Amino acid sequence: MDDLLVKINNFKTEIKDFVAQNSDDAEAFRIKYLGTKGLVKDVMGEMKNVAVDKKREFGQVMNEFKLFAEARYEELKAATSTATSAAIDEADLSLPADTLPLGSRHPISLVRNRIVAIFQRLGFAVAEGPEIEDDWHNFTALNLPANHPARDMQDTFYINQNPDWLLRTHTSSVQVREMQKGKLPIRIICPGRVYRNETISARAHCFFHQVEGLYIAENVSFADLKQTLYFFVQEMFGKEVKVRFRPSYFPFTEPSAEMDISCLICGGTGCNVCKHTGWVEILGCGMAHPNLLENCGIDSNKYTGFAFGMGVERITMLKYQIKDLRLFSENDVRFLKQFTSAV
Ligand code: 2NM
Repeated sequence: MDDLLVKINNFKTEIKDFVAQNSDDAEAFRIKYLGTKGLVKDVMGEMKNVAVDKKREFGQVMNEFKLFAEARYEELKAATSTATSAAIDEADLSLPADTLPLGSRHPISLVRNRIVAIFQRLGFAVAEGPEIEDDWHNFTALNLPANHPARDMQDTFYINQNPDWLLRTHTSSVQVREMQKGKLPIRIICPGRVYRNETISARAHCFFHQVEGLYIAENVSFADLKQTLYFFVQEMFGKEVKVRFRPSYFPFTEPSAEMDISCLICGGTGCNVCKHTGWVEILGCGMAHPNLLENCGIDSNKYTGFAFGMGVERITMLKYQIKDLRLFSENDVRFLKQFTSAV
């Protein structure tokens, strides 16, 4: 019993001298003395060892000890919460807040903006149009024959409610709309999303992004086309890049060509990216087909023009050595945050 009284007195001294700098210290005090496994409970547990005739007296000592600890806790709590509000009072509220993460531009947007800016410097204006098109603007006007595979359900998304409507398969339909306006000359680029019914893989998706261009005026020649596109690739990939044109076929251009650039990875000596040819294809182009001009109400005897089209994903993959097309639409932040600056 005397031992116990000494013990309690020692605790009371300890409690009286307990220093709390902040609310965490006050909480530590509560746990140490008043918690479920705290010292007050511990001392209470000694009651069973106290002689019966002393229990009453000892109960009072215990109770007083408990109240003492509780009062001290309230004191410490009050003191430390005042300390916290004092700290708030001292804070400089004119300081700027913590910066919020802003995210970054999507690589497709970065490269599209870069392509657009290059052509704008050459006097091309941006034109936009609907993603849901009618058959005429997307196919017929563009000289695509009725049996052309692109018109097949397998390749194009048609709208159930109206089979004349579809998701545009290229942004050429925007150029058709511009030609129909009848204001010449025309010098436009058409960036935008297009849709094709493909099985999704590393190399194909059901949508992608294009930039198509069109220049129609009097006396526009294939030499203009070559020089314009050569300027573009030099601005986009650097002055050292070489180009070549290979004959090709598109229904809306005649003659048609595909343009290759010397491989950026190996410089033309041959590697996996260029499949050991030294060249990589970057766009299709050609002289506007007379049928296309006439379909859109333009006199093909007076006017000529060139057109071209490129896939933004393809250019982006080349520029950044991205191997899988699906990365562009998965929205994995670990991928996206790598593209923080302008290209
Ligand atoms: C290409 C290749 C060749 C093209 C044609 C037109 C339009 F609308 F004037 F007829 N715009 N873009 C074109 C020509 C697109 O993409 C590979």
